[in-house]
Amino acid sequence: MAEIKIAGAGKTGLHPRIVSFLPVGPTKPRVGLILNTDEDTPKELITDLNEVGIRNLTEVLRQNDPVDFIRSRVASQQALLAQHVYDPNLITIHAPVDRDSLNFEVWCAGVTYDDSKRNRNLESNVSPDTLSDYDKVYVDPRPELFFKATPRRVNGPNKFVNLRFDSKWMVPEPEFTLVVNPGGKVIGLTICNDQSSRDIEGANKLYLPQAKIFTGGCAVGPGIALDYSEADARQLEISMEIIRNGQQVFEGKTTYGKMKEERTFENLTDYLFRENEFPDGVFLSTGTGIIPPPDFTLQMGDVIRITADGIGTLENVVGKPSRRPSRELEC
Ligand code: DO4
Ligand code: MG
Repeated sequence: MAEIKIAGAGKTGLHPRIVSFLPVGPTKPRVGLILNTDEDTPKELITDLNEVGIRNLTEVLRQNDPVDFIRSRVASQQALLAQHVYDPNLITIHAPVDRDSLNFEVWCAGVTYDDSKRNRNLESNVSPDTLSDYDKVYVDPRPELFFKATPRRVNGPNKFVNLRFDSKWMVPEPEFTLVVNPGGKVIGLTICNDQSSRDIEGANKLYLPQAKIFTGGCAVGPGIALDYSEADARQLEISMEIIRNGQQVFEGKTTYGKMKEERTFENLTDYLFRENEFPDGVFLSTGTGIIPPPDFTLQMGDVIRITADGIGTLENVVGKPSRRPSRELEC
């Protein structure tokens, strides 16, 4: 094989990416680095960083300069790594989180896009002449931040995301997600689907944890794109399509740059790290700017495909509620 090149390293607009993957044989996911083997006909392959002593994602997420950390390991082991290269289509890609970490968490920011603010006001029937809590949080220096998931609650690409049986109005929320090291530095980006119930939150804001936190309520992936400056991130586009019975039933897109300008990396991480420690790093999902119309709700079997520039595509299928009502319940 030709010289191993870290995909994107040194090229404008492209960034090195890592994934969590399971090759045939090992029982625990490995950290993979996406490679380009040939500049002219770029084909993405994955090499196994376990071979150069990187045992888990936490090791990478704890770094201040993960690209330098990976590059230093890869540089001297070209021949070895060339023997451990996989076609991503032939292996399982997992969510880019260490399931064993007791410290890792996913958090979300909310109401960071004007569209999100307007839609929360609509779903909660706020009269247009009152200043709602959503209006207030949109302009307040303190962002809305909420806890979303522990590692075991995070599903990866091609896994199910669920509906709640007690909700009649459920949507995916496709969000750019900051990958933040324990020191509060943004070291990369990924995608999170902050799957949500709109009628539960709409009934009462205090129900937000129930609208947001449930089995199968969070998907992240496909990997982590490292080394994004805020200026670079603001150029990126994110899009979502929803396929039902083979037909596209929703499509929408936005950019990171359309997010409220004051919601900088610094603003979001500063508030998240106030009186909170994240010894294994944290994912901070930055809020949605793609909202399906009010008459849209997810159905079982829908395919949700979220694509973000530079990061990739996170695809999940909507599964059934994890628990069926044992008796007739009002919902
Ligand atoms: O305040 C409700 C949640 C907001 C949210 O999740 C978003 O804007 O993405
Ligand atoms: Mg959200």
